Amino acid sequence: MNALTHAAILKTGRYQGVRIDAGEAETARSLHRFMLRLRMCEEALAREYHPADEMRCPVHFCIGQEAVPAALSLLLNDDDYLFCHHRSHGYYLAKSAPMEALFAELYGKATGANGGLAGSQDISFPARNFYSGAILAGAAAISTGAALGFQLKGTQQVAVAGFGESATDEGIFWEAINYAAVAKLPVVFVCENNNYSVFSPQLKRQALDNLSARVATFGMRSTALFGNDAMEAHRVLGKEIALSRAGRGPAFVEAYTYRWSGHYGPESDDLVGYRDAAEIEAWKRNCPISLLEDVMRVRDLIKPGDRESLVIEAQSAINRCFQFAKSSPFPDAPDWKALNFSPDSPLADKFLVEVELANFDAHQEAEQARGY
Ligand SMILES: Cc1ncc(C[n+]2csc(CCOP(=O)(O)OP(=O)(O)O)c2C)c(N)n1
Ligand SMILES: [Mg+2]
Repeated sequence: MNALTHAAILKTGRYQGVRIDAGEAETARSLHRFMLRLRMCEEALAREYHPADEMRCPVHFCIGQEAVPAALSLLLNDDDYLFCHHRSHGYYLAKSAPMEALFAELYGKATGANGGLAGSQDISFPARNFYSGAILAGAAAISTGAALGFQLKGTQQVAVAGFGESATDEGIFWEAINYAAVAKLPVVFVCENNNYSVFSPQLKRQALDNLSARVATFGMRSTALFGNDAMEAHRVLGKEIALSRAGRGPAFVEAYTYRWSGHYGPESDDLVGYRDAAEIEAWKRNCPISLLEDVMRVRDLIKPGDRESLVIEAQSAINRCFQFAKSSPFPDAPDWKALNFSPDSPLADKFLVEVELANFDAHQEAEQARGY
């Protein structure tokens, strides 16, 4: 494959580069199991979304993009932090946050990861150091701040930011990588480049599709890889996370991949005409699960019946999650102050109180003059 770009990948056809090196058999099995479970989880949620209309939050499915979360699921320590964007479910599961609390969150239930108040694109699971957020490039900036904290405290923790290539349309992405590189922070930026920001391809938003080369000019280790090769994603991310943990500063990893789903929700959005059927088919031939599975079969790492057992195991977990979510109670109506105020951030709380007391809308000019 030439320099990695979406156009070059489409010309190459089916990817032939999946390797399972000596000592990697168990890694291959774990990556395969994680990807299959994530795929089935997303497909089940997509199937259930509309018939009953019981999930009332926007959901961005990650079908087709299972390899990066699978790799991260094997690489992060319990005390590492993972921050990600709106396409959050793979990352949530990568940090071993419980699947039933994900489902209950989508159903808006009190037993959800955030008591049913965050939904899919802002879900977090603080006990596992996992946070998502809908503001593009937020994960890049917040991980940089978390990594600064680790450096100041002298811990061995690493922060990982997971986001799409459209985060790099935002100014704060470049500020974050600049600061992380200057301060040599323990943070790894993982960009899942699926070419699209909603309906816009990268080359309509940026003059060049050479993100990893541009990031390298900030003085940061930077790698591009075929992001549907879970083994390679695991090797590259493993190396970069280990280097960052050892005090060697930040890294950027650009994983070329593709979402089969529409931008959000269970329906296809292909009617809009922003991508053609041949492109989708080409990427489906490069399914991260089947690319790995084919090599595992040749290497005799997956025996007849193994896949079926994994499917049965995942399906019964998914059924239990639906049952849990549907039978859980809704939360009580929340008090907005209790949601927004925290003893951990007294200064922010003080500003919130002042804005409320000043009746912000009615006295906007006066508020702006005071300059906060
Ligand atoms: C700061 C900001 N601007 C715009 C949006 C609206 N928005 C939501 S998702 C999205 C596209 C994101 O594309 P990308 O980052 O490549 O991730 P993908 O959806 O492809 O996984 C946009 C523009 C937003 N959430 N935040
Ligand atoms: Mg994208």
